Amino acid sequence: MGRPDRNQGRRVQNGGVVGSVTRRRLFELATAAALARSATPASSEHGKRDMIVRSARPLDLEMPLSGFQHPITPIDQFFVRCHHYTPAAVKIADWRLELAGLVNTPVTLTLDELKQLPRLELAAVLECAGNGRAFYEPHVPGMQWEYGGVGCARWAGVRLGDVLKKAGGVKEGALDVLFDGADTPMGSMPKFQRTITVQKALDPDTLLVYEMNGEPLPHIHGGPVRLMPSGWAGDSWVKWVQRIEVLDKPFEGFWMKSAYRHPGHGVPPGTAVDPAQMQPVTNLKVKSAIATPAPNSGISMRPVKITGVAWSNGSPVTEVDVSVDGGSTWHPARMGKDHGRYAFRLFETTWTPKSEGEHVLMSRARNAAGQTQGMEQEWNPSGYLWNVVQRVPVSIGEKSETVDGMRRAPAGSHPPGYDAACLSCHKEDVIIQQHLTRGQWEKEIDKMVRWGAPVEEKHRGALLDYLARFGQKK
Ligand SMILES: Nc1nc2c(c(=O)[nH]1)N[C@H]1C(S)=C(S)[C@@H](COP(=O)(O)O)O[C@H]1N2
Ligand SMILES: [Mo]
Repeated sequence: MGRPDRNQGRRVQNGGVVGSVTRRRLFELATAAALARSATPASSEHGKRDMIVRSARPLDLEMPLSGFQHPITPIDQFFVRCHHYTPAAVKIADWRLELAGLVNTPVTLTLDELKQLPRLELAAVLECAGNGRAFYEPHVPGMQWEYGGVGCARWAGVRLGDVLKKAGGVKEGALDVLFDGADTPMGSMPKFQRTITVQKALDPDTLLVYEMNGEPLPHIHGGPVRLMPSGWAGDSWVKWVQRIEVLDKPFEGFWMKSAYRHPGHGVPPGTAVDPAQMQPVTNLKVKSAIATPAPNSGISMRPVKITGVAWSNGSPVTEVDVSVDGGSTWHPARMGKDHGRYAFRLFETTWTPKSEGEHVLMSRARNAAGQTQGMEQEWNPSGYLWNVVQRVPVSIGEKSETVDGMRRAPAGSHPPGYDAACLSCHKEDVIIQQHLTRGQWEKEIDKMVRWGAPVEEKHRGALLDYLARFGQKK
């Protein structure tokens, strides 16, 4: 049951809160939910739904595992990573891109001028370098991403190389290209400024993008224009780009010199490594994630579809093997449509469980370069580039569709009004663990309604039926 402010919440079908809800209220919801590690409506302020809120301000949203069902991640499920406060949106007419430093003719472009360059569309994975950090042992400080600090969009924009040509091209001695994000640092933190090598800048697949999945690039994702260095980790995908400077020496700023550096190989867990001994993070690793079944689900003894996506760093994914016995044996999965060498690739296999009890599902991707996923993760000081094989424990039994001994509703079977009334504030697991009878649920609903839960009279019966069925001891 929800308990939003009675007069302030206006609900939409996906359970999000829109319009008149105060920022404070959103913040409270976000904080409460972040503590409970559950999905909340806080993110709907940015048109998101069902996200794991890692931080409400600055905004950091993780995609739940179910998001890996899509080869192209819908924008409302696309993760968000902001180090700083989001900048005020600029009017398109006022936006300018300044090209400076070691270019032959420094120039300032409008968005119209930028869009006059040849337009390219490319599906590509954006993954935070720290995705999976939460799993490192010993623990590494930083955003505690599990799987969903990643998404794949259809981006559109122009080649950075073509943009640099507008400035007469880069001069001799050019080494790195600096991108300035227009976001507002928190406290005395340094501005988000990152460089990529000139070689990467001139790569035909390195774009400045202004569209995402056919829409103007949303503000929260760096609109109107962000950098897209295809195949590289998210830290180099600078958002809110307004200034580009070509340099003849390595940039000394914090976000290059201290952050996003990797020893280039594993080090003994817990080792401190001098940043000077490390290299900037660049290419992503080959990786895969299982979307369905969800971890810890209860499955009956009948054929079940195992689905997920695999991705890589520009060397295309060639195969995904799946194991249903914790890695003892592997079988090739069917591969979905090829959306390009930087994109997610769906995989799918049908499994008929032959014995009851706990099973561990796994997927392992391989790319054309022969890179694959290991069974044990090498450690690095900042917890970057986690890509070890995922373990998805499931429980097979006659009783079926259970979680931790509790009944679980088949996916997509929520009654009308349930999402708004209940899931906007509570996690499904918490609800079904209540072990209440129908009568007790009736009292519970009354209480929640007094606290402001939006329960419509016409939905009450179906809600009660559902809660009594799934929120009760077997
Ligand atoms: N200006 C700016 N650009 C940025 C960041 C930021 O904080 N400020 N975060 C970076 C990091 S670490 C990641 S993982 C991606 C996340 O992009 P998204 O929020 O569109 O998913 O943006 C990158 N670009
Ligand atoms: Mo990131």
